[in-house]
Amino acid sequence: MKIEQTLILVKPDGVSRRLVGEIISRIEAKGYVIADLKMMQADRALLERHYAEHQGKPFFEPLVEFMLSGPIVAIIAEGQRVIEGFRSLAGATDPTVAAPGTIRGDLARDQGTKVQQNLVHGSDSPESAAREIAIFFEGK
Ligand code: IDP
Ligand code: MG
Repeated sequence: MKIEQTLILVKPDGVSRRLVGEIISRIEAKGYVIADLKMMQADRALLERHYAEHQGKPFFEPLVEFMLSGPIVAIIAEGQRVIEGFRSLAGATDPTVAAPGTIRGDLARDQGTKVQQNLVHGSDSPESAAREIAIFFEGK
C-alpha cells in the first residue's frame, strides 16, 4: 500500500513570525514523516495554479499578493490519513474561530486584512494532494 502524502505550506506569516520550527514540530509530534521540504519564494504563475479553485473570489488577489509577500516553506508530509490529519492539526480556515489546540487556533488571529493570514496550507483531498505536490515538487 502506498503511504498517503499531503502538501503543507508554511505561509509567509509563519516564516516571518519564526513559527516554522513550531509548525514542523507539531507535524512530527503527531507522528507524520517529513518526506521532503524546501524554502522558496513562490511566483505568481505557481500560486495561480495552486489556488486555481479560488479564481474569481474576492479574496483571490489578496491571497496571491499575501503568498508573494515573502518566502514560504513547502513540505511533503506522509503517513496513514495524513491529508485529513493535517487538516485537523491546522484547524479551521478562520483563525478567530479555529479551535484552541490547533496551529491556527493557538498561533494565529484576525489581522484585519482582506485575506486571512492563517499560517499554513494543507491539501484537502487525495486529488488535491497529488496535484499540489506536482506543482511544488516537480517529478514527485
Ligand atoms: P483552507 O486553507 O482552510 O483550505 P480555502 O477555502 O482553501 O481554506 O482558502 C484558501 C485560503 O484563502 C485560506 O487559507 C485563507 O488564507 C484564504 N481565505 C479563504 N476564505 C477566505 C475568506 O472568506 N476571507 C478571507 N480569506 C479567505
Ligand atoms: Mg484549501
